[in-house]
Amino acid sequence: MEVVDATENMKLPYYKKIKHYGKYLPKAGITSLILNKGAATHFVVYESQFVAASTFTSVVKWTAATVAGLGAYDSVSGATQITQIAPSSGSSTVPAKAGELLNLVYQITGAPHRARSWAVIGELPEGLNHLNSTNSNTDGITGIPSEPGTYNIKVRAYKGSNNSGYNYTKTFTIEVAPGSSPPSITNQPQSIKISSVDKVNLKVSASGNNLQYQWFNGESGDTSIPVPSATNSSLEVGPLSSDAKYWVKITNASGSVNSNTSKLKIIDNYNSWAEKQFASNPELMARENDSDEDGLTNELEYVIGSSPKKHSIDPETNISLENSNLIFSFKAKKTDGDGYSGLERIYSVQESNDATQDSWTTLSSYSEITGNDQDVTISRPLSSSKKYYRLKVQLREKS
Ligand SMILES: [Ca+2]
Ligand SMILES: [Ca+2]
Repeated sequence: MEVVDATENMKLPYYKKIKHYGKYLPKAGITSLILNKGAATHFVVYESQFVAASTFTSVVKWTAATVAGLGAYDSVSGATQITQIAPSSGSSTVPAKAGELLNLVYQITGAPHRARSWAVIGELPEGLNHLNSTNSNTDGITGIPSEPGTYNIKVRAYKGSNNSGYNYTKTFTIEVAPGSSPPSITNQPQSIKISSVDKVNLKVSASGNNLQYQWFNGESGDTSIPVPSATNSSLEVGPLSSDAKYWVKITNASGSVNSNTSKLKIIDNYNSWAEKQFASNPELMARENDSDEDGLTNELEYVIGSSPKKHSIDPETNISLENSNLIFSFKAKKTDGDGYSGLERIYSVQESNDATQDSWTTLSSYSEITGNDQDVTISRPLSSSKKYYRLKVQLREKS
């Protein structure tokens, strides 16, 4: 993760110079802040990758020629009858299973010797289609049924084309048993970092027939808090006010499966802070703006924790001389309020002999101080040469 790096130069304002060995010592003041622009770009990057649901097994459709080729029953007697050839030869009950291909084939024998057209009367189980053959004594129903249940349908053979003329009807009972494949998750919902103004789509992909989804709040397996109306393979979440967990239960007639827990962690960034700060005047929210004219860009105000809408002064940063020691003090501010979820503010004190050069070194005892609203005081013996001090302030993801 990149880090936003605002650096405060402890420099003497002209009205408070401390004379020491004939030279001016630097004095703290928030009016002179240096921002390391190079690093002050997107410091939170989150990635989410979703894979589309895999395409479902396509239904195999037979051609009339295929069915005719199966014609197993020849005319035996003069009596007209429609008989099941497959899958359960001779029976008026058709066994089927949810999620499995059914090829029901039936044939008319006796008079009329040839059926010109066929019809199916009644509602076919979802997933099944009437083959609707013409000029054939065999016809069929094919497809992958999805709903278990018992379905009574009539098949009718017509002597004439387009369902005309003499006809004969036979009732079949299609019994669709529950499928043997419980749902299986092919892509789990991801754990994602989002800012407090973002929305995100949680997605799950699963194989299996007739899947039903229910999303829940909490850890996987905890069904105590179902999300209302969350019964699709995806769920839009956000904006969140605190970190959250979601999971989904996927069910079909053969069983159910629980997804992993998707952990949503709020990590704010400049934009989520600025959107809230400038909700009523979004034209002012650019990082480099200084609409309150205190010399601090919005981005810098964000990092150091000051208001971008009010002239910011810094009464808490001080420098003084005590018994040949230089005393610095500042307040290490805690991250607080909108735009700082998941972030901590880190301070380091640096010194240099020449502020014009990039030659800052961090004082070892004052490196990476986590802001917790504590006062930090640093005592350094006066040296004979000029020294500069600065405060380096960073926002970063909480460790
Ligand atoms: Ca400002
Ligand atoms: Ca300000």
